[in-house]
Amino acid sequence: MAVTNKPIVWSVAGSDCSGLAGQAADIRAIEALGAHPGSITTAVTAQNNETVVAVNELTYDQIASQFQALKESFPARAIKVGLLPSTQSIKALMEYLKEYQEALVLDPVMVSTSGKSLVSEDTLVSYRELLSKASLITPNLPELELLTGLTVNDEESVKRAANHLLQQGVKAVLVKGGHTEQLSGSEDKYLHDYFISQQQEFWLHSPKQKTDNTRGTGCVLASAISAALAHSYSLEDSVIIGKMLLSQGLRHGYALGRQKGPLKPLSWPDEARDVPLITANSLDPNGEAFPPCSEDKALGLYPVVDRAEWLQRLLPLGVSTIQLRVKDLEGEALEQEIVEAISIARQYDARLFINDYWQLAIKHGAYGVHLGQEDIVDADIAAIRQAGLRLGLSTHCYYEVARAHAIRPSYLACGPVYHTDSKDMPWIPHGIENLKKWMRLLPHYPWVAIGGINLERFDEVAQTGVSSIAMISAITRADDPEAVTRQMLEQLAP
Ligand code: 3NM
Repeated sequence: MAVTNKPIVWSVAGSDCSGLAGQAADIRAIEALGAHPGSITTAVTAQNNETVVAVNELTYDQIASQFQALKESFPARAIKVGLLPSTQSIKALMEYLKEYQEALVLDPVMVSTSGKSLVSEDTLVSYRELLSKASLITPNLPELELLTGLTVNDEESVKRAANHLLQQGVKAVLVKGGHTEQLSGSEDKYLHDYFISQQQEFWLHSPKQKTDNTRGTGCVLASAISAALAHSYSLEDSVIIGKMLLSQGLRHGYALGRQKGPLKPLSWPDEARDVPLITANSLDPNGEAFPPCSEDKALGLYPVVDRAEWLQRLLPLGVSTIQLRVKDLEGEALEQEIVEAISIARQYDARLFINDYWQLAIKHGAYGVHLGQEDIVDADIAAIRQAGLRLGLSTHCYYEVARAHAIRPSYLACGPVYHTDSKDMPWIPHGIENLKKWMRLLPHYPWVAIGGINLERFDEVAQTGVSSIAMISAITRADDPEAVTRQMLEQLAP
């Protein structure tokens, strides 16, 4: 007997006899992400492609008994909530939520495609009580207007209305700007969504796809986010994974005869074209790519050091990529260290990346700059690009990869591959398989593996075919740094 540890996701929503949207779509999305779908039906809808013939609401008891049936044997790691057609359905859900501590994603199915409100004023009032229980709510623009009473038609008004929902207790809001022209102008190449939580806000941009087979998009997105949450991804990562599955599903959507059909999510999304780009505003991301690191010579061994004198020790051995990462100097002394490192790197024709201090790197003409995610906001990315420097960016998760991808850097670093004592980080080590996963997802970047890599682990990392292997302590805290460096260079030699 096959035993699985699939996390369980419940879809609390309406059935759809046409098999296009509602629970039919939810189930497809949840299964595509390797979770098991439970379905708690709130209404039996009679609909086809043209019209909703009837919304047959289920009673409180009919809904509550479904919660009861699943509660003990199939507890949910995440619940996706779609159509709640009545105060009775909301009451049944609220009753269950009293003891529920896991993720809750609300997809407020409230406005029909024609713009008509599908819910009564009473239902809307009780729906607002659900907000404080939600991990995330995913309104489109008409739903955002209905929920907040505010008019939404541009970047600022979207932000204002989403903030209004945050103040009502919801932990995060994802505003779907996709299906209207209000946010994504007809000239735009991308559709724009807006995410905000107490911690952060950002815009997501997905390439527009020409397709009529879009039935079930909202259901697929919210269900996919729920499934990713059930797999223990962070909320931001789950939103990225959800957008990726949606993009994949749209590509594989199909028509039914002459009728518009549903999108079709298939499996865990792993293609570069499905990765949304993340930026700080709602404009199409259009920055030019950073120059590549010279293609004839892979980045290779990449020591990360804190003083220029290390360059004098390591570059003569054949190291051709190195990073100066100074954390304990400032002012004149810092600038001096950077100037010296650049001068030594030039003598050996080595590629020197300056960590963090991008202004000094530009001023003194370093080969490149390396930035952590926390530095991306403050750095003037356009100035680094304009100065012709290369750029490397650290990434640790889907959200950070999507954010870095929008900048189109010269390389991406993936870490920590193993546990590291050299930097305080909240991240669980990726391991080799995840390193390979990131390399497969965005194969056109050179990837740099970093974190806990030493001589023993070196070969295992090199076997992945990664462009570059970076380390601090394995070299700088070795008894014989030169000997370790020589061995690593030898292991990388073709
Ligand atoms: N960045 P060591 S891990 C500087 O994951 C740095 O982004 C990391 O040091 C990341 O080779 C790391 O001694 C420390 O483990 C690498």
